[in-house]
Amino acid sequence: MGASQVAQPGATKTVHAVCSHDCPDSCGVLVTVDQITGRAVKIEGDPTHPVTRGFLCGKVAKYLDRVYSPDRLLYPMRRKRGAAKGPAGYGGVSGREADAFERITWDEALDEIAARLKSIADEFGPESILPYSYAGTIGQLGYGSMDRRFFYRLGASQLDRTICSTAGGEALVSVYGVKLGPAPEDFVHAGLILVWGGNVHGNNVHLWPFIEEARRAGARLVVIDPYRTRTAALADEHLAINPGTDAALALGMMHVILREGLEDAGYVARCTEGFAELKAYALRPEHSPEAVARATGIAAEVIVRLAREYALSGRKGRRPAAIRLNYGIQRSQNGGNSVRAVAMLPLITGAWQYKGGGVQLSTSGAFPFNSKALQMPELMQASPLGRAARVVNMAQLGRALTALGEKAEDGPPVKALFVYNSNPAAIAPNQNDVLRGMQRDDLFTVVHEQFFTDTADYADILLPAATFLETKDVQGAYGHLFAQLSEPAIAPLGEARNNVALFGALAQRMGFPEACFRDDEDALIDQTLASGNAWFSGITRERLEREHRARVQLPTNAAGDALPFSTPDWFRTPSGKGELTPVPVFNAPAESRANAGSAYPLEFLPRKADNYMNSTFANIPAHQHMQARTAGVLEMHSADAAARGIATGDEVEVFNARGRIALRAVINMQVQAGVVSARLDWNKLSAHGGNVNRLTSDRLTDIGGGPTFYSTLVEVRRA
Ligand SMILES: Nc1nc2c(c(=O)[nH]1)N[C@H]1C(S)=C(S)[C@@H](COP(=O)(O)OP(=O)(O)OC[C@H]3O[C@@H](n4cnc5c(=O)[nH]c(N)nc54)[C@H](O)[C@@H]3O)O[C@H]1N2
Ligand SMILES: Nc1nc2c(c(=O)[nH]1)N[C@H]1C(S)=C(S)[C@@H](COP(=O)(O)OP(=O)(O)OC[C@H]3O[C@@H](n4cnc5c(=O)[nH]c(N)nc54)[C@H](O)[C@@H]3O)O[C@H]1N2
Ligand code: SF4
Ligand SMILES: [Mo]
Repeated sequence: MGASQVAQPGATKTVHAVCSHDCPDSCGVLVTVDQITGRAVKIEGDPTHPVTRGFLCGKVAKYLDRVYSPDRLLYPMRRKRGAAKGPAGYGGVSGREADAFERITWDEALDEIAARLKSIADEFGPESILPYSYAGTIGQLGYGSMDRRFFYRLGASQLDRTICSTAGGEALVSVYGVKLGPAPEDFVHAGLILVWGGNVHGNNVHLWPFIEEARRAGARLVVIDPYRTRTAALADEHLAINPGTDAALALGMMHVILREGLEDAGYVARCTEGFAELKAYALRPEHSPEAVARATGIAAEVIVRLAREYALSGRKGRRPAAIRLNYGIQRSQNGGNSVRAVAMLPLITGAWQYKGGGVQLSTSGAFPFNSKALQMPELMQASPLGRAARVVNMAQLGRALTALGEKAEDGPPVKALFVYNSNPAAIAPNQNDVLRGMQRDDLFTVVHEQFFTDTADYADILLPAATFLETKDVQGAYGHLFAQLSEPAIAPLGEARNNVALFGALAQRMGFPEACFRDDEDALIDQTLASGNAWFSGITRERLEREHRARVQLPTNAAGDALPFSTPDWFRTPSGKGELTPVPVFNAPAESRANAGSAYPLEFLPRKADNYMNSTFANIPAHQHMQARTAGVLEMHSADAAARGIATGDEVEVFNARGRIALRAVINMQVQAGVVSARLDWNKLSAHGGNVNRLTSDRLTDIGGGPTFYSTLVEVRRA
């Protein structure tokens, strides 16, 4: 900076960043930074972003409270000799949990981690080391780049990252071959919008203005959700479906559509495979509206009306039907088949042919990032293992930490756990086993975090992580079509490091000779953008540095519109068409009303909080204040409450064979009889130190090996 350019008092600069939280919206963010102090003084939405259009959700609008929280972890720490693992209360860095730790330097931390990992790998084999990460950041670099290279080169167990979306993702890909759907901007052209297992207002708020615009033009909004979300309350119609029965509803709709000959025969012939078999199956009596009404709790005449309205949308000058399918429906035991069944509806009616028609579960398939170049799985061959390491399903972490290694074919037990981008002590199902495993004295645990989470309480070494304001990254989205570059707005706070810096430094300590461990952020961004795929053509780091974002180049029709699956060339399935077989089936979840005994008769929805991001933000006072109405609360229907002598405000115990938690009952109209609901929170901020995942099982979904949070039976009694 020349003398004439020295920043004046009060001078600020604006930095273009991207919200990296695990949310479909991936907002464009503007950060105002005081140039004298280097401190961020304002955060706001970027008004030039065509989808997120200048506003942030309530969580990130208050992001500076989180970045500059007095509770941020700012330097490495080591567990004091003799200090027990596990919760010690809550107070942040100055609180009781900090008493178990002592400050160390980064050099000491890296030396100790490298030495311990080496000795564990020597004694038990490198597969005894388990990385555990998910989506603290969904930036390409932060989510998985240098970390993956590091663990591949080490020969560590591979983590199957199933915790969120693999059931629905694999289901969608089995039908279409790729995760694509209508762009959010195109929802304005829809005449009927089904929000199916998605909480738009809470989890995907930037879609809402497009839905509202469609409604102003006459569209009808129908929400299918066992819980009366804000989205459901604002809809034209709310269908409070019984949890886990969506496949039955979709098959019932198909039954009506096919019985009445409302399919688009021309489109079906051009673009699908297996129609005759699906038709015969859907027309079976168990998929009649009357039978489906019994399973789903939705009246037969409503199913018939919905099916006709859905099928006739797009015809004779009517505007088409859009389905916003979100990941809610696949967190259940039949979830893969549910997603398959719903995803087939527009293949039968041909809704894809019209702008705004189709089904959007995820748009992530529009981004041809070169993850192979970024993550380099071939490094496993250079590891001491010399082959692909075993795979551990993250949805069964408890088993991995308590039972793996018991059988000879398992390979070694897990002796080191390296957690980053995740808070498994709070978010993983079957928490009792998870915590029992993390408590083990013979388990060496490293946690890279921004806060003293429930997981940090089990760390042997605790490392400070940077936030997205402190990091350069490139990002796609799963709810729109813009690739974006996020510039660092501020220097890392304290001694915090981002994920790339951490694993790059650790690779040097381990003595890994490969040059790829010295790649910097810019090199990594270049590598992931260089895919050679036409959809990314012209999208380079330099362009994104200048323009901040670029829309992926999907193929367009004569009118200039990109209409996924409007023609056969969009499909990436083996047959090159939309695959309707194997037919989607409805099997009631083992833990659902169809199979409930008298011991645990209530279906439990352990839902996300609207003002937190999974467990993130749960410790920030501003966010706790916004969430106060439902934090620590069990929402019940009056019939279930009356049967148990429970009134609003009563302390209740919610329990099943796996555990028990304490909540305060609120009787309201958010849930139907037979369903109760509570929110995900930190354990140590919950009564008696246990959150909703004390009650969830580690049973897996029918497709994709995902968790089944929403297939959980419980009983409730007054405390
Ligand atoms: N505010 C906020 N936003 C978030 C998150 C957050 O925690 N808070 N999390 C982020 C993450 S990680 C993700 S994956 C996305 C997910 O976003 P969504 O897919 O919207 O996920 P959920 O909130 O799990 O589920 C959506 C709705 O499905 C309903 N549901 C539950 N079971 C069933 C069922 O069997 N059938 C039907 N039809 N509906 C059912 C739930 O009641 C819920 O209202 O949101 C992201 N955005
Ligand atoms: N009961 C119940 N359980 C659930 C769900 C539910 O709906 N109900 N939802 C499930 C779903 S969909 C998901 S996706 C998972 C989410 O599970 P996680 O991905 O574990 O999500 P978070 O709870 O948000 O924890 C992310 C952690 O990463 C940290 N972090 C953020 N950025 C960085 C970074 O750059 N580096 C490092 N090292 N750390 C960082 C944050 O501080 C935070 O503590 O939870 C699942 N669990
Ligand atoms: S959490 Fe989602 S809605 Fe909120 S700012 Fe981030 S990307 Fe936008
Ligand atoms: Mo998720």
